[in-house]
Amino acid sequence: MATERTLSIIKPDAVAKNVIGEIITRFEKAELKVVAAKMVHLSQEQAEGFYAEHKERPFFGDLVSFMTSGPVVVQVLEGDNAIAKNRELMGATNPKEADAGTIRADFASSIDANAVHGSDSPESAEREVSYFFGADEICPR
Ligand code: RTP
Ligand code: MG
Repeated sequence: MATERTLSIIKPDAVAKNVIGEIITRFEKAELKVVAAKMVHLSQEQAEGFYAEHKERPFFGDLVSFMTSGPVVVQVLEGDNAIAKNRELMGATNPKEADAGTIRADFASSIDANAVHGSDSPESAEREVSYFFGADEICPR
C-alpha cells in the first residue's frame, strides 16, 4: 500500500471542547503519524481560499464563519493509505450519519460543527498540504 500524506484540521468546536489530544490519539492508534502541525486562528481570506471549491454552495457563508470562529489545529498525517484511512476515522460529514466509534460520531455536534476536516482525494491532499505548509515545515519520520 502506498504511503500518503493528507491534511487534517481539528475544527474550532473540537478545540473548544478540549479534545485535541483524544483526536490525535485516534490518528496515532491507526498508525498515522503527525509530520507537521500548527495551531492557527484562520482569517476570513484563509478560510475562503481553503474551501474555495464550495464557494457557490448555500452553506459557504456558514462554513467560513464557523471555521474562523476560533483556533484550529492543522496537521499533515502520513501513513499507508492515509487519505482514505483518515476519512474512515472521521466518519460521515453529518454526525447523525457517522458510524459509531468515528471521530464525528463521538465529538461532533452538528453538520457545521463537525470536529474535523480531512482531504478527500490525492489532488486535494496535495493542494491542502501546500496551502498550509512549506516543504521545510514537514518532518518525515
Ligand atoms: P470537510 O471538507 O470539512 O472535511 O468535510 P466533508 O469533506 O465531509 O464535507 P464537504 O462536502 O467537503 O463540506 C465541507 C463542510 O461544509 C459543511 N457542510 N454543510 N449544510 C450542508 O448541507 C453542508 N454540507 C457540508 C460541513 O461542515 C462540511 O464539513
Ligand atoms: Mg470536504
